[in-house]
Amino acid sequence: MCERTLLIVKPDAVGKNLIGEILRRIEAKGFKIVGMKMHHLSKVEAETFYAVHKGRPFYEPLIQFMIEGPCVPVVVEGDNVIEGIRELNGTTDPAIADEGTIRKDFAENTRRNAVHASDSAESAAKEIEFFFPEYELI
Ligand code: 3AN
Repeated sequence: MCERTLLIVKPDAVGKNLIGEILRRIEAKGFKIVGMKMHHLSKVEAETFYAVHKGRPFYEPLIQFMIEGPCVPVVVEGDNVIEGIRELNGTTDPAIADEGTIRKDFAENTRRNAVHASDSAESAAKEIEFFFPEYELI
């Protein structure tokens, strides 16, 4: 089923010049990039985006991390792309991520883990809308 998801190249990966490598891996899987920008999140934006995690012990450090520098939100389209991008990313904790995944190769730890990806069709729709008005998507 053709669907869309939101991937974010997080500030740690942007700082390490990994934007191109991460986008290369997405395209090499046959997925299409249909929207992209560079954006430095404000504190309020980061809190809104991660509102579902409010109250968890990792919430405040996560917000601080996400606002430390620019990120690159990307809308990706393809067959089963929501699951496909999460597979490409690997699990949240890089120590247990599969070989060859983005997090295994580039994440520092569970917080500074290089990429975000939507985890369902419902969150994909919300997260895409958060960063992109319809006219910015192909
Ligand atoms: P994922 O991005 O793998 O779907 P979520 O949605 O559970 O993970 O968590 C969102 C983000 O919160 C993660 N990408 C990571 O940066 C941070 N995070 C999640 N769990 C932890 C944790 N136990 N310790 C520190 N940071 C965490």
